[in-house]
Amino acid sequence: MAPTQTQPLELYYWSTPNGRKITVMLEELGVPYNVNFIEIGKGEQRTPEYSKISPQNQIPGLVDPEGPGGKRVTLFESGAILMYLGRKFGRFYPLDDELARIAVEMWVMWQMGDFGPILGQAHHYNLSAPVEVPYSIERFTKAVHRSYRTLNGRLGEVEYVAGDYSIADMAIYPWAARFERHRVDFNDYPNVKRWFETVGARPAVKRGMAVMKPGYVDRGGAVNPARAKAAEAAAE
Ligand SMILES: N[C@@H](CCC(=O)N[C@@H](CS)C(=O)NCC(=O)O)C(=O)O
Repeated sequence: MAPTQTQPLELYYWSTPNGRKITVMLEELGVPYNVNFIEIGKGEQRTPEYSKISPQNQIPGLVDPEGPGGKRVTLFESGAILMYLGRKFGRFYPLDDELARIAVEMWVMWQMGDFGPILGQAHHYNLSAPVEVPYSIERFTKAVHRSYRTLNGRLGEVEYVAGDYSIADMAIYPWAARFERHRVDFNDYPNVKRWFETVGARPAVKRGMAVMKPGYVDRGGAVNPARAKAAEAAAE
């Protein structure tokens, strides 16, 4: 039987893709949690207190007052947090079926090592770099499309990335949701489009994606027009 969570989990969060992976999972699990907003744009992550939770001073972080052996445990790294929650509550991370577990772990690792970092770099050079760097825009735009080809190919074989709906989908979805920032048109990736609409229609995913500091306005897919032309050229 899955454990019950008596004291709420403490989530250290900002409404970015890596943060939203965890709110989606917590909403799917339906367990009690408190959101501690860490406004990264204001540098709130760079405090000595917070480095006790995240040694790299990044979100997300999680504290479970009812960790292994009933003792408090502190976690950082979104992939590790998803795996911990999946193991603890026995959901979305199949532990008894080795083939299913391998599939989940491969796609979580792929998201952590490729999809997220590549898209993150593309967002930076498309939107935030203080100077336009055409070489970097081209390099990361090409890498984005390579990753999408991989994802689209996989989703042509299975309904969800690891077969059944799992933490792998929760890791990938919030990054794909920033498609405007990495300038991807899902019509070019029909299997991704089908999957994105299916996952996005889940009520828990909608709730998890919507967790935001009251009063804060998400920039959403705002694209810097000055960089758009270089990204378009690289995608051709
Ligand atoms: N590998 C980490 C990456 C975490 C990460 O990049 N967090 C970003 C927000 S999505 C952050 O905290 N940025 C602020 C900073 O690095 O100072 C994870 O997946 O948890």
